[in-house]
Amino acid sequence: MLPSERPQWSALLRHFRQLESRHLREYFAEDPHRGQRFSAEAAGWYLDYSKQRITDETLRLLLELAHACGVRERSAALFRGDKVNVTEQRAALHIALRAPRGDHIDERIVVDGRNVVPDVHAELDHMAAFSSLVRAGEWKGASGKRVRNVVNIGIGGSDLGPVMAYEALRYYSDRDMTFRFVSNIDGTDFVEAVRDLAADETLFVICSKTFTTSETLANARAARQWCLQALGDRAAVSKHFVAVSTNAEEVVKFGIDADNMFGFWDWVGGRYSMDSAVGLSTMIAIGAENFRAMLAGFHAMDEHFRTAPPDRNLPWLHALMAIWNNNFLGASTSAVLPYEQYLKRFPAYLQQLVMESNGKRVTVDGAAIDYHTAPVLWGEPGTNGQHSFYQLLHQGTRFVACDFIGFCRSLSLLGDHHDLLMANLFAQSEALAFGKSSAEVAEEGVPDELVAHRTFEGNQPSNTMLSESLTPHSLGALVALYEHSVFVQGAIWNIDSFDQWGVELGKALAKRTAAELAGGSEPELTHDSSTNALIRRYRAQRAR
Ligand code: G6Q
Repeated sequence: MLPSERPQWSALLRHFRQLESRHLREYFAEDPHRGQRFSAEAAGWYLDYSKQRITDETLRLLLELAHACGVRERSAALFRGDKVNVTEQRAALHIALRAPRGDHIDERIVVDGRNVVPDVHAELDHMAAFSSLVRAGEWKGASGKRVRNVVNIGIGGSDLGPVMAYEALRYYSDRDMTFRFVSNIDGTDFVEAVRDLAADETLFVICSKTFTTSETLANARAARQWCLQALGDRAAVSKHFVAVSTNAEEVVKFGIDADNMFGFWDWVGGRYSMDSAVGLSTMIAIGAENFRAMLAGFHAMDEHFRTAPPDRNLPWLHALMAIWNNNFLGASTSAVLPYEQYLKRFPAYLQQLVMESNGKRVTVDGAAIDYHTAPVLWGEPGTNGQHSFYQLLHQGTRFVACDFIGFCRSLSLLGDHHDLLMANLFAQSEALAFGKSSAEVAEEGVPDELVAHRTFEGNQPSNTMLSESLTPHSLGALVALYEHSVFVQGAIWNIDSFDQWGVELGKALAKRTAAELAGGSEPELTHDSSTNALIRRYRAQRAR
């Protein structure tokens, strides 16, 4: 059944019409405790959702909708290891990747009759042993020198998580080592990543769940060639490659020793894999202990999500605000604004998590839907964004739902920078919510003809998420918060948040087109007239 056919959806629509014209200024004036009342805390994160355009009634109706849509039951199925990815008939058990090493019956997570928790820990131990060798300088390259450069080659879920986590946790990383991430089939990505690296000190981590992804394999072959050129023989090259994959056969075929392969499982989706062996580069950068602290952060949020009542539950509340903004208030995009330079890749990471998971137009049963699913997500760290696109947030015609993310303590002590940074975060959410009326502007003595230009409507909703400091633990908890929020939203929309069929068509077409670009003789082109002309033009100009 579509959620939009449920009486709870209609009730929300009626409710929306009643409070459509109400302003956040009024809500705050009516209730001096609103700021504390609409907040919740867990796993080191404080979520303030009081600057959302909601009342107690809104929250009650949203919870009713979520219950009617079976969010609780679906979440139980997720944790049980049911095949919640229905179109691929797979479990989505990322929560098992951060389950503690417990032997108790209630700590078992069973897939097809097998408790997977010991498998997870065996792989983590394998990663830890290898990472320690590399970090200690004991993993020697072909010339006997220690490996000090790590280049992760992967794309999508095998890149966005690792690069985001490396950037986010750079403060905790080994500063004597260099980390690079190559994803794009654009040769520039590889060429620029290795241009200042010595091959005999470089380790390539070929990260691909399937080990069939064309971009990753092309870059892996380029890396092998680059090593061969510098190091001479094939045996030498083997010390410079490890793989992260579920496909041992292809890894060995590529020429990587099975002992140098780190595995994971088909119940780990690409965009949910940064805490699996896909995080090998992260572990080498920050060490096994910090990596485990990150997993503990994930797990703390998992437990909170699993056990806390929905009206005190961060992922639930975050998701309900997203549904309200998206489906009732009509927000078309969602901005993630971390006031933390180390989180500069976090919006890009979330783009995949949110848009690949929930950018769907049919229900789990294949029925067409008549409501919006995932918003377009974008963002940049503050305060940079303030000097660029915030103008649109404050005075444009679009309605954008914002998430502000900040930390009370900085990792980079520098004068009063951090107070200034956070002052800006608080000021922005305040300005968006309350605006500045034309009366206030006029009172300041602004000439009549400029009053309209200098008026801020306000009433732009936002969440603020605060934590004490950016640590592996707080990062893990933050990512898990978003993972589960995405899950709750998908459950309400009744879609499969774990498949990604939308990437397939382009892949198939690119294969066919690549063959047409490759040949020397003019191919017979049977595309549309636009594509045919583009291909001809490309071939002609390339030949010149
Ligand atoms: C993620 C997607 C996708 C995937 C990449 C890389 O959820 O499935 O982004 O991660 O296509 O796939 P491989 O890891 O198999 O190379």
